[in-house]
This record gives sequence, structure tokens and C-alpha cells, in this order.
Amino acid sequence: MGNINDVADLSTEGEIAVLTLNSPPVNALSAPVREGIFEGIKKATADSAVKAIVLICDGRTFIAGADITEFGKKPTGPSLFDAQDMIENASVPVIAAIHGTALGGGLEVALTCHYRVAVPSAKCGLPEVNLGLLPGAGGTQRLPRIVGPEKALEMVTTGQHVPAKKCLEMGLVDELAEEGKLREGAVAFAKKVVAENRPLKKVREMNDKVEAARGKPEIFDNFRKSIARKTRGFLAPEYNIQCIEAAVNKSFDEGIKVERDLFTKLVTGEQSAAQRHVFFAERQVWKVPGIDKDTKRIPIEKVGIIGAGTMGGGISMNFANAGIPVTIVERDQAPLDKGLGTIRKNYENTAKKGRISMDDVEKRTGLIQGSTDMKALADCDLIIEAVFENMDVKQDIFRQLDEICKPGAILATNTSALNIDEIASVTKRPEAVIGLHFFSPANVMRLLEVVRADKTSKEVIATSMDLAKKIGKIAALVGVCPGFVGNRILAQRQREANKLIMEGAMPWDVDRVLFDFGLPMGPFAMSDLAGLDLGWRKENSKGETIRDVLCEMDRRGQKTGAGFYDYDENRKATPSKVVEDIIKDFAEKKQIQRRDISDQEILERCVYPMINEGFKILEEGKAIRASDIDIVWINGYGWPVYRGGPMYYGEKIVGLDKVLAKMQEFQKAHGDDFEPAALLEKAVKEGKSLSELGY
Ligand code: 3H9
Repeated sequence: MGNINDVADLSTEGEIAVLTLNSPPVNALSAPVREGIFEGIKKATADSAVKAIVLICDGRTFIAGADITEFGKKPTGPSLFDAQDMIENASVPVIAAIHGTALGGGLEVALTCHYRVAVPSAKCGLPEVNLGLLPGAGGTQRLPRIVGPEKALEMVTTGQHVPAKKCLEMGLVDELAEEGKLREGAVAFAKKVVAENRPLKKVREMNDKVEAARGKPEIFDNFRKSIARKTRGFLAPEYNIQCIEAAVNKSFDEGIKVERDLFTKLVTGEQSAAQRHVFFAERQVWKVPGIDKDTKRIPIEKVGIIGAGTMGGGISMNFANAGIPVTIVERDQAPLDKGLGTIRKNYENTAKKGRISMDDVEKRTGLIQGSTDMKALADCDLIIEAVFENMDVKQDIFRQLDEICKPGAILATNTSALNIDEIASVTKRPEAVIGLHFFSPANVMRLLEVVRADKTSKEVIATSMDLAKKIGKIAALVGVCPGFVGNRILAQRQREANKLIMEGAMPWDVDRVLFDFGLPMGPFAMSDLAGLDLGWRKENSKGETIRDVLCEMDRRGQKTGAGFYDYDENRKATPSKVVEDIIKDFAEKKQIQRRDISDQEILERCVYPMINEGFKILEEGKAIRASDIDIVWINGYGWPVYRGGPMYYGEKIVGLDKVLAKMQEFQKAHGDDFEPAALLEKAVKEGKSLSELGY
């Protein structure tokens, strides 16, 4: 039957037509793919010899969704609905043959097919929520008709990719085909459908499951409550729920109208634009200019960690989880035993929550060995130093590593503050030295800052990035500077937060504004959680800062029942009168005239200097691109995804001209902490976006 267009091909196997789509990388529903489906099904059904049609994809996956790059552009060719109608109303059964992932619009296409066959490794899902969207091609109306509203609610609000076997149990897939033999399996299934004269099953007409839930609003009330905390601030989860509610309470066609209306609101809104930016940023971040698939990688089969404290232990768990053996070295047996014990306890707790089995606990702890002898690191391919932040101590360790470690091994430091060039300089192999800055708790937090020092080799960088992916992290390559990218930006916010409470705000005002902005918690609640005495020493305290005073009073944070806030036995925080008085007293001593500070000012004073610092980081070449900074802040500090990251927020939501104008205004009023970055001034002056400027 031949080519339909560049991405669709129609062939036959006896009475069965096979429509094959091939649009790399993921067969997204671009205009040619939609046309291929529309014209392909039309042509197949026009042939009276065709008794059924198999819709299948070449390449790594079935259709992975709408083409996200087309959003916001003028659509051309047949719409997705035209293509779906062509399938659903076909005069012969259409069978979707699924491998890889049938996601979003891809699953929605499959749901208009009359039957679905998948290989066991395939997965199905409606992940639109992660792009700030909802399934806008009938998914919210068809899915609950097959799997029931409860399961549908879960799928559309989490975006989970459901394995084929589970899909089979839920009725989402009708039959599993043998792995690697999808085409044969689907054609055989199609023949069976024809031979048995099975009906043209239209999901839109299957009403039993939705009708059964009608008049039970508690299903939705309870569900809303169960996800409220996780989805705070996001629009899409709620809109998804409303669509499933419509599926239950309205006719199919009315439900589709609700879906269309809410989809349009989301797709044209600020949140989805930001979340789509993050989707692409998460993929860009892995791309390092000058490094490609031909860059040599160093095989990492064994990892050494120096330090069995919180950081060292957490880092070790990452590798054990990925099946890579780890040797932890501590100076003395007691802290080593303590560290190993904590790791076991952590795993056991995870097992208690049902997330891993006891078998996994044994397997993973079995991969972690302890030693008090640095020589145990001799055969490691990568060694990560995770001791406390002291240059002399670290340099001493690196001198030893240089002696002990085999040639070609990567020598990494987990420092969050020290100059890695200085650490590298004590070795005879500075090209092997790199920073791997994990965030605490290291076994949980997704972010890894990979810090390239002056002499770090491409191979070491490429290997580190690959390894990060292997252990489930999202890695951003950054350069050496105080605080690297994440903490350098954090320092801006911290400084302003501290100034604001002197000038008139209270810690709980600052925290509330940042919490409402979408951050998990404000700086003062954060300090209380981490412990105010982190890095504080009584003998050095001069009572010069609020923190000094609070620590001296033993108000050291949640652990002592009081810090910036007072805590009850359930660790519930309330603003503290004591702290309020201390702050006022302090301001008076420093002759600071306190004033009313608006929420708006708090937000701008905290956030704009962060954006400005991002510009400085870019102009100094300490991050490759602006979106990498967004990735760092989203994954390391809980910046709300629906605000796209600080750089996106500054550029696309606030506007760079406004950020600059405020920085200039603040500079006049409060001094050079607010000095605008040259690159920010340039962008505004030239009216150019960061991407136009090459960032
Ligand atoms: C939707 O369907 C809306 C409808 O309900 C309503 C319509 C009316 N479009 O992730 P990878 C690119 S919304 C365009 O590295 P993997 C990606 O940018 C959509 N491009 O591969 C990357 O490009 P590059 C709902 C896309 O194997 C390349 O493909 N669907 C799209 O690790 C490889 O991607 C989703 O949300 C797309 N839809 O993972 C699914 N998807 O190489 C989104 C990917 O230039 N996609 N690209 O950097 C995914 O989750 C993963 O890509 C997938 C493959 C699991 C499929």
C-alpha cells in the first residue's frame, strides 16, 4: 500500500493492514504524524479487502504524546481530534500495538482504537500534569471509563507510567504480545478479532464504571485532601480532578467540553509554560559543549567514600542502590560503625514503608564495606571525599589519595564551599579532580552539582555526568566559585532575609511570603529545621547576630523546642514573642528605624538579587546556560516548578526590565548589595533574551 507521507507507511499482512509511524525521537503527534494517522486509516478503510488495522510505531517507542514544541504555534494539517475520529469511527477494528511508552496524546490515540496490545516492557500513562496540563484529547473522559474514576484520578494527577502487566489487569490493554514480537503479536490478535467477529469497541460508550461512581462526591473530596500537600500551588492537578468529575457526572460529549475548556485554560496559562520550560531544561542540562558520545568514559565499578557522616553515608547509599560496591573509609572504628549502622537503619526504615524489600536491605548494605585504612581505596575507580569543610584537612586527604589511588581513578570532593582548584593543586593529577556536590539528605535529594575545576578533564566530566544519571540524579555542570551555583544564589536571599528582619519584617513574615510564593519553607523555618548552631561555636560567639543570641539562649531550632519560632511537642511552629523582642532590641541598638515592609517588598528583596546573581554566574561562565540554574534551584532548593526556576521567572514572568529597575531602585536605597549584573543591564539595554545572548 506504500507510503502515506514521510512518517507513515501502510502495508498489509493478508487481511490486516499495518499502519506504521516513524517520527524520531519519540513519535510525538506533530502535524505529519497526525496526517499520517488520518490519511493512513482513511486509505486502509477504503480498501474492502482490509478487515482490521494495526497501528504501530517504529523506533524506541509508541507515540509519547502531543508534540510539546508545537504548543503555542498555529496548528496545521488534521487536528488530533480529526485523527482520533478517523480511528474511532473506522469501519473495521483498529488495534494499537504498544511498545516503549504510550503517553499523553499517544495513549489518548490508543484509547480511540478499538483494542490495545502491548509488549510486557511497555508503559502507559497520562503525564500531562507534569507539564502543567491535562490530557486534552479525550483522555480524561475515556480513561475512567476503562479503569474507573479512582485509578484514573491517581494516574492523571501523578502522571505515573503504568507497566503493561498492570495495564492488562486494569483492562487498559487487552492482550500482551511476546517481547520483541509486537508486530506479529498484534497482527495475530487482529486476525483473532476478525475471526471471532468481535465488536468495534468504543471506549466512549463504556459507561458502567463512571455511572457506578455517580452521586459519590466523597471520592473526589477524599482524593483532593490526599494530594493537597503535594500539589500546593499547582493548577493542573485540580483541573485534572474536575475533568474526571465531569466524566462521572456528565455525558461523554459534555465531559469533553469541560476537558477542552480546562485544557485551553492550562495550555495558555503561565504555569504550563513554566513547566514546559522545565521539561526541556531537564533534558538540556545533560548537554555539555565539547563533550559527546565519543568522549571517553572511565568505567566505574567500585566507589570509595571518605567520611561516614551524614553526607558520606547518604552518598554511599546512592551507589549501593545502583548496584555499585562502595568502600567507606573513616579514621576510627567507632564513627565508622556508627555510620554503617545509620545506613542500615535508613534502609530498614525504607523497607518498613514498603518501598524496598528486606532482601534489598541485605543486598544494598552488603555492597557497602567499611575500613579505617585509606589504602582500601587503592582499587576504586572513583573516590568521593566527604569530610568536614577544612582546606588543610581536604588537601591532606587529596595528597594521600594521589599516592594511594590507581592511575585513571577520579578524585572527587563533596565540598560545598571550598576552592576545588586549590584542592586539586596538591595532587600530581589535577585533571582527575572534580567536585561532586551532593545535597543533604544525599540519598534523597535529586540534585548533583558537578563542579568542573580549572584542569578537570573532559573524560572525568563526561563520566561524572553519566554516573549521575545512573544513580538517578539530575546533574548540572557548574564552575568553581564561592557556593558554586546553588548556594551562591542562596546567600543572596539569606542576606536580604536577615536585613529585612532588622528593617521591620519579622521572620514569620519573610517565611510566609516565600512559602506562599511556592517554596517549601522560608529561610528562618529552614534554619530552625537545620539547627541554628550548625557551624556555630559558643566560645567564638560575640552575640553580634540574632543567631548568636538565640544559640546562647539555647534556642537552637526545632531540636531544642525553640529557635526563631516556638515549637510544641508535635513540632508545630508559632511566632515567638521572645524573638520579636530580641529583634526589636537589636534594631534599636543598631539604630535602625524599623518600618512597615510590604509582602511585595519582601518578595522582591529576596528574589531579585537571586536572579541578578544568576546573571553574574552566567557572565562569569560558572553555569553553561540559564536553564541549568533553574534546574539547580528547582531540584536542590524546592523552587516551585510552576514558576520555572529563578532565571525563567525573572525573564518570562516578571520581565528583565522590571528586575533591573527594582535592582537599581534598591541599590539607591540600600547600597551595592543590589548592584545590577552587567549581563542583566546588557540584556535590557539591547532588548535581548538570555537565549538570544547565547545563554
Ligand atoms: C500531550 O500529549 C497533550 C495532549 O493530551 C493533548 C493534546 C491536545 N514532544 O526524554 P528523552 C524529545 S502533552 C516533543 O530524553 P527518554 C525530548 O525533548 C505530552 N519532543 O528520552 C528529547 O529531545 P532532545 C504528554 C519530545 O527515552 C527527545 O525527545 N507526553 C516529546 O529518556 C528524547 O526525550 C509527555 O509528557 C514530546 N512530547 O524518555 C511525555 N517527548 O533529544 C514526554 C520527548 O532534543 N516525554 N521529546 O533533547 C517523556 O516523558 C520522555 O521523553 C519519554 C522518553 C519517556 C517519552
